[in-house]
Amino acid sequence: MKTFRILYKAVLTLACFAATPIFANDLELEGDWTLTGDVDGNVKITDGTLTVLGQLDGNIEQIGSGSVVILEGASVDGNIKELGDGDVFLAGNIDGNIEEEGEGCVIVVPSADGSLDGNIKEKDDGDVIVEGNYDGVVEEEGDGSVIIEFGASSNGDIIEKDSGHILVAGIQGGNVEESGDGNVIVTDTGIVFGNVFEKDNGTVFNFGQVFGNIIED
Ligand SMILES: [Ca+2]
Ligand SMILES: [Ca+2]
Ligand SMILES: [Ca+2]
Ligand SMILES: [Ca+2]
Repeated sequence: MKTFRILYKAVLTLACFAATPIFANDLELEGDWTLTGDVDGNVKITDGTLTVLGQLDGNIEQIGSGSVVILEGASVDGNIKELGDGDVFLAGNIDGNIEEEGEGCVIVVPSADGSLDGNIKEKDDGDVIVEGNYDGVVEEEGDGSVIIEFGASSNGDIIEKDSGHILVAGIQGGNVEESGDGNVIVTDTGIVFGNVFEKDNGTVFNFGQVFGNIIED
């Protein structure tokens, strides 16, 4: 998965062409684009990947195939909606909510100065993977899991529905709620400060530390 991601990013870098001017209006783009300058307006992109390197003061909507990549050092003051095939990679500063629908994941990448001030909603196939630090609520619906990796931390609640698991190998500050098929797994490096709710099929495997209550339906 990681190799794929690195390769994927390298391909993106080669495939994208850059847009550098300062825009005062909304943008409607098609194909792969990289925004390197300041953009003041909303960006709507169809069938292509949007990579943000600069400062965007507006919302992002990605439609069809393609992903949204917010690189380290970039900032987005707005919401991000990603539809159809493709993922959302978050390493920059984002002041807004993330919504991912269709096949594809939401990945919070570790970064020195990145921060995400909003909630993540992921639907249909795909996981939410937290590799960095994240403060908002994670909601995952449909096939797919929520994974807090070793060294990562998440402070909001995690709500996971339908098939898929919640796996905590890092630090989870809020509550954890898993409903539908699937388990809650706290690995030997995992710490959960909140409560753990496990509903429907599945069980709680706690190999780490859970400071809240464990409630199984
Ligand atoms: Ca897409
Ligand atoms: Ca998805
Ligand atoms: Ca799920
Ligand atoms: Ca369950």
